[in-house]
This record gives sequence, structure tokens and C-alpha cells, in this order.
Amino acid sequence: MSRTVRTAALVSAALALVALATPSQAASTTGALMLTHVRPNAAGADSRDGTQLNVNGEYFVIKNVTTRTVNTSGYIPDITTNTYGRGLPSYSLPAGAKAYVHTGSGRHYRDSTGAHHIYRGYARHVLLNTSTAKNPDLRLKKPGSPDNNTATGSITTCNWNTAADGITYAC
Ligand SMILES: [Ca+2]
Ligand SMILES: [Ca+2]
Repeated sequence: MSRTVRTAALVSAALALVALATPSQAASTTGALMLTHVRPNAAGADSRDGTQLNVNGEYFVIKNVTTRTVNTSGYIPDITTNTYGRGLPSYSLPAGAKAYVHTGSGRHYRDSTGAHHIYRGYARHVLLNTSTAKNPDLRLKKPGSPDNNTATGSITTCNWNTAADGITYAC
């Protein structure tokens, strides 16, 4: 084996190890809550005859990465292309638990799998299905932060570019 071929083989093996060790997308946070997944494009048509459909089929998922209960009140989801960053409602998310944060209305609850569901109360879809102009597409910010499409107060982010119908993406 020539030196060049051997080196290439070693590099290839090293890259394969890196690929195994690192998720294709690694969620992260500098705070108590972490964005882990997002479904920007709810399954089925978003609207028909002017009526918004399946608004709760649009959501993002947060995880409490701490060892204590965290209240989600006031955390700001800042969508970087608009100003629909209504603060999250009050909800006590247990240590290590995850919550689906739905765009529409509903009663917050914990389902039989242990996942929690939080409702933001919008009457329309707010996460862009196609968002290639900005990176990230969504920031979750500390309570009291501005929804001004900047990184101020940001603790965790998610980017999806073009979202297919009814598909969930890792952040
Ligand atoms: Ca959407
Ligand atoms: Ca925004």
C-alpha cells in the first residue's frame, strides 16, 4: 500500500469514527431548556377556504436538561423571520422531561408516554415551512428577552430550512 493510499484509508477510518460518535445534528443549550426537535410543517394542508387546519400539528420539542422542575413561563420562542414570539405559558416541566410545544390551543397535559404537551394559543401556523433565509430559524430565549430576531438572550436554537409535510426534524 502506498503512503498516499494508506493515509487516505486512515483518514477515511477516522472520519467514520467521528460519524459514529457524533449525531448528525447535536442539540445544545446554555440554559435549563433545550430545543431538541421541531415539526414546522404540520401534516396535511395548513388551511382550506381561509380556515387554518391542524395548527397543533405544528410544534417544537423542548427538554428540561436540569435535575429540578423548571417552569416554562416567559421563555421566548423567537422565530427569526417574524415577531410571533409570544412567551411560553406557565407549566411545571419535571427534571429531564420533554414537552411538545404546540402552536394552537389546548389544555396542557402529560400523556401516557410521559411526554408533556404545552399550547401556545395561536389561531394560525407560525413556524415557516420553508425558511432558508435565516440560520437559525428558531431561538428559545430566557424569560424577559426581546423577540427581535437577534441572539440576545438565546439559550438554544433550531434550524430546518425546508420542512416536508408532517416530518419532525432534530435540532
Ligand atoms: Ca408551519
Ligand atoms: Ca422573531
